[in-house]
Amino acid sequence: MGAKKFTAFAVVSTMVFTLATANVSAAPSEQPPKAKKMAVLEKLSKQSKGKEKVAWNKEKGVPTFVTGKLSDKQAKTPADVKKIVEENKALFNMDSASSELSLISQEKDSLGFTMYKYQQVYQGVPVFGNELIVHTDKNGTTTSINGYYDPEVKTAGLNTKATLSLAQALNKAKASEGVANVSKFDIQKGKLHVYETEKGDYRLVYVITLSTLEGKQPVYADLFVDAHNGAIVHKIDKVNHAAATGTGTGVLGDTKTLNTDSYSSGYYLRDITKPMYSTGGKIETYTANYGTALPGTLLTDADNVWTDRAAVDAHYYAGKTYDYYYNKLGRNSFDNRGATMKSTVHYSRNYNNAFWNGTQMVYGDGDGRQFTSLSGALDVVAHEITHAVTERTAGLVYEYQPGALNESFSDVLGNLVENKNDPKWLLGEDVTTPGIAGDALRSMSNPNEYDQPDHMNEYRNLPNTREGDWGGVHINSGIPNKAFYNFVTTPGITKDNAGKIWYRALTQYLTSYSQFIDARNATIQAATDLFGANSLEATAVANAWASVGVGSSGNNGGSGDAYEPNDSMSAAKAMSSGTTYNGLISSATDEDWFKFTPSTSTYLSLSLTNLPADYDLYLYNSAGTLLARSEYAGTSSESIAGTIQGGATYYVKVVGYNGAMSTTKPYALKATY
Ligand code: TI1
Ligand code: ZN
Repeated sequence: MGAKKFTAFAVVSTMVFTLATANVSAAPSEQPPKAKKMAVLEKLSKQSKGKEKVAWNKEKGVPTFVTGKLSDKQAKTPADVKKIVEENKALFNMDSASSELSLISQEKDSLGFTMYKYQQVYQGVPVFGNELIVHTDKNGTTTSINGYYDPEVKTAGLNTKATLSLAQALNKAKASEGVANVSKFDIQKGKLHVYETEKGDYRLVYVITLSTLEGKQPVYADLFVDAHNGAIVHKIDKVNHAAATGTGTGVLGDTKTLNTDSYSSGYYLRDITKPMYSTGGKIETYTANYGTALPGTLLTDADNVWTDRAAVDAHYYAGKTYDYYYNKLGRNSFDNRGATMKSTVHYSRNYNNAFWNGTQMVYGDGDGRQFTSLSGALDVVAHEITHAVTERTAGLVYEYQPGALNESFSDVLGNLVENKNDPKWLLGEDVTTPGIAGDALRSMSNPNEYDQPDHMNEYRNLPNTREGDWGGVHINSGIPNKAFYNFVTTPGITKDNAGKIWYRALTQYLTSYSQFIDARNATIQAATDLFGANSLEATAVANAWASVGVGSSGNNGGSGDAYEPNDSMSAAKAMSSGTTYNGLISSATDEDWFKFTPSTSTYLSLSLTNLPADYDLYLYNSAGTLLARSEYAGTSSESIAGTIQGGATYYVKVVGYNGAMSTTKPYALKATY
């Protein structure tokens, strides 16, 4: 209904009203009563001996409450009552009580009063929200009339013959609620009404009531379907929500308390207790029922004792993650604006993963060998939700170093939210290989244990394909993971402070193509902002990165090249066969030198790949004589191959062509012999 303005129940005596109308221009918001209306008011006042009270609906110029002696006559039947309304109809700008009012109910109360409730109708069609109640006392004297009557309906010229059938309107309503294909409804009904969508805009509508639990979300609502054009002009959600507390069993068989939402016939797996609920934000948990359609069906339960273990944990742990971000980091949900957090469990069959799909979290149940239901681990849940945070902040691209940082931030926050006393800083230990105790998917203290590098000198150059894990995002994440582990285990550093620094770096400093060296610089700056430039934190961060080969130790701004200084033949860094060396040509004049000594005469193949710019590659002997060069244009890879002598030392030089350089993207150099 249009925003109606009502007078507060300020009671205006007709005496005052009469005075006011004698001076009409002083009260512009009140319509001047017509002569007939005035006559009714004066009669009312006389009959009531001045004790009458009238409250007005200013917008429509009619009373909402009239108390007083409305008639000399007694009323004992609805027909009598209608006559009394007819006698007073001018007060309501009503044309005909008999054709505009239709009796809904009649009831006598313990005081002997009888109330007659009338529906306003226009050409026989009820006018939504407009009912008048006439009250008579035990003697049949009319004591008051109250409610809403809209005198303007009849001026709108509305066609009250519906274009759509009720069946067509039901289909429109079902489609708008996403339950077009549902067959079982607890309620599906509709009735024609006249409805004022906004001031003066009257529509003929079917008010359709739908109630079903068979859709993706339970539906219980009134939909107002325009009976001429099928538009949904209004919706009233009738599901009554109330926060409730249930209990559930988690993936590992533990019992926990759950925040749920009670409604008329059961409970939803929906948490409406978080601070974000003040702006509508909720935590909701759905099931895909072993299919892949998302979000699937919102979970419901009749007795608030929940047995879907994957769902219990997805829901409970999403709440824990919200709490960590809100209480420790001051972030209100993943978008920091209180967005609803949705999770879907039982995604597909035997699905050994969990992910954030851009709008929600999704959890497989695992195949029972590699994983059990992935929502059973708080670090997995916080890992996925952190992807949503990263997406809304740094926006780290999911490939190569930015992708490995993206994964690493998810692992770091995963473990911080989990907050276990776990000296190994394991990931996924609660759901990995249910048959094997003590293992995990990754380890931040010792990434090597799960085939991840823990230093730049082990950085893996993998292709940007699914098989290549998008350039090793779950592989090279071992390096920043280890840097965080080094930092958080430095004496004097607390988990909370480490979390604040990493979070500040992620949200304030990193950008979409940030490299490891940028994460180093960002975390040093974040530590400096929070704790000061010479703080233990700032120094410990720099050292933590230096020890994994990202930048130099000490809080002095590192180059990000673990092999520097190696700018001359005499400063060449030793390399060994088969190892990849990731270095930076960090200025127009930087040159990087490496050396190696094969024990026997053999065949050499030397490659320089991952070029951010036009770099060239040279091979020298120990006398400084150039043996071979590779000077392809652009960023094509460089390579040199040939036979080399045992016992001789060879020198490799990498330079940027014509000043080419990059302070962020490392090249990959490898000698195999
Ligand atoms: S974000 C998600 C990538 C999934 C891609 C497939 C669509 C991811 O990183 N998932 C985590 C799940 C996880 C997290 C498991 C912490 C255990 C601990 C992950 O690491 N997945 C591994 C199996 C992977 O994708 O290689
Ligand atoms: Zn991930």
